[in-house]
Amino acid sequence: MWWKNSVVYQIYPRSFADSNGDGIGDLNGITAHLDYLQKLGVDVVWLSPVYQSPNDDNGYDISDYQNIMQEFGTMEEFDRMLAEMHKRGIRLVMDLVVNHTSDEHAWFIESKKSKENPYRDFYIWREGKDGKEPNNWGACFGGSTWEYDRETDMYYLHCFSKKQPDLNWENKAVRNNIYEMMCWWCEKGIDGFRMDVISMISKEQSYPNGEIHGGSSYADFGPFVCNGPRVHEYLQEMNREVLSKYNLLTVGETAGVTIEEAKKYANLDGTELGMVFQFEHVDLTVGEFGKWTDERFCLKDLREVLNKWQTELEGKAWNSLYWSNHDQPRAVSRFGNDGPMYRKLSAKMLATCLHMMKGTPYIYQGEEIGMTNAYFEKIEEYRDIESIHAFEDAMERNIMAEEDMISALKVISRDNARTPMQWNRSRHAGFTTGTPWIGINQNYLQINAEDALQDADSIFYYYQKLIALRKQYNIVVDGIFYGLLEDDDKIYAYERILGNQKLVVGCNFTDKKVDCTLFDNAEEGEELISNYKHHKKGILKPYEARVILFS
Ligand code: TEU
Ligand code: CA
Repeated sequence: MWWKNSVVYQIYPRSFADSNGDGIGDLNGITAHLDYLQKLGVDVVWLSPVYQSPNDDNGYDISDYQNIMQEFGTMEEFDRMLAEMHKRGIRLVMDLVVNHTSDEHAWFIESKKSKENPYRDFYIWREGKDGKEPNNWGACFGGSTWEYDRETDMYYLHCFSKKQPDLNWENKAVRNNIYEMMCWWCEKGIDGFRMDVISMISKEQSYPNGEIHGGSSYADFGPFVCNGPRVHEYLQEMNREVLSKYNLLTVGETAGVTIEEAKKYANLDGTELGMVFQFEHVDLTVGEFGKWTDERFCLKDLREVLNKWQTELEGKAWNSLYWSNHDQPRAVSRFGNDGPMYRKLSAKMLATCLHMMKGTPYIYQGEEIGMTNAYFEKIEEYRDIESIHAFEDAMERNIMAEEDMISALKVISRDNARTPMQWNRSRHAGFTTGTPWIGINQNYLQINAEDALQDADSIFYYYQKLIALRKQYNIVVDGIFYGLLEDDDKIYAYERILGNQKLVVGCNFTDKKVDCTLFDNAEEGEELISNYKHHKKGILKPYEARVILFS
């Protein structure tokens, strides 16, 4: 399976490169930067949605699965981009968003016309109860998961925004239409799918009330929606009808996934998906106010989660590996140190820690040059529906002071990862000649791709080397993972074993030098990579990462 030794690069098209000066990234902008990706050495691009959409959730609300969003370009430009990727040995994985559509999709426009409409059961309609919503579930972007429709005096389910009605997967016609659409894209030559909230497509059909916790007005739908009763049946059917007919990378974005569920979703028999994204490491700081906190992770918790996923999927399923994506803050800001002193060192350390693990690594656009959070100070600078709704809700319900919510947004808002790619030191960081749809991070004069390409010691070339190591040494792909120093609250260390070879990885997650004897016999092995040229026996320097191969 080719995707086991691949490295994936995620492009958020709206923020990658604008080729026509409208301030919005587009397909031709991607095509113009494929040489950059080829130089980095990535094997696959995961492209966030580019289908027709009113952009209520920046493309994760699709109104036509088989047409390109007008702002991003045309189908011809898509075909050219795909051909140019394949010419460079880069495969394309599309974002498949089939838990829900846009409310502007033709299916929903029909469905809401009448209870008798042939498309009525493409979505999830329920009668209200005592003049209220059918149950007490809360939507991810605020309010109830049920939206009242006067036309037919019923409510429809939407786990995200009210412009993202959930599809009814119980309906075979829905599933058949989706499989046909997926085959259509595979026939065009794409190489896989990242499946948006695919763990949510099978709901508990009784739609029971959930428990309301803390200060919330609504219940969490998770227990009745994530990993639902028929989800594996549906994915096995999708595998038979589509996935098994093509040589695809498939990765499920499985909100709420557990180890046991992952062994089913990403089983090695290939009857469902190739791998899944788990969320335990990026949800470590979720607390009383959900994700809205500026609290930092602790290394022991991080290691416990990632080591668990490494060891418990061994021989059972395949891991994806990621620090960030378009829903998460920037890696170096969240898990490293984005100050001027240690940004480069800690970004390289984080890359080492992740890329030497077992699984398929994902690089989020800009991570390879150490882009940081934007830390927007004013709510007017935010664009993300999740952030804006959360702010409004927090203010309306007085659950925290405005400055506390702003400091949480600065640390955790999805917009931190959605500020435009920083290409060079020209205006708007070379992203656009127009007015960008969202603010540019003002540190682009210090952090941009052009300068990185001129600097042999840049984070870019460090990622390039890590990616190359995966190709050179089988142990990086196949070695079995064993945790080391599992009580240490400063160093993340582990080893990989393959036959008589041992790879030892040590990463200092702090800005202090720390005692460490892990590499005292380093001269008996071969140093594959480090973010320091010189080392001191018995210690690791601030954010020092080292990888030694013993054969
Ligand atoms: O995200 C699913 C999801 O769980 C998100 O709500 C994520 O957990 C949250 O944003 C983190 O706080 C997928 C897409 O990646 C996201 O961009 C979409 O907004 C969402 O589904 C709806 O399609
Ligand atoms: Ca554009």
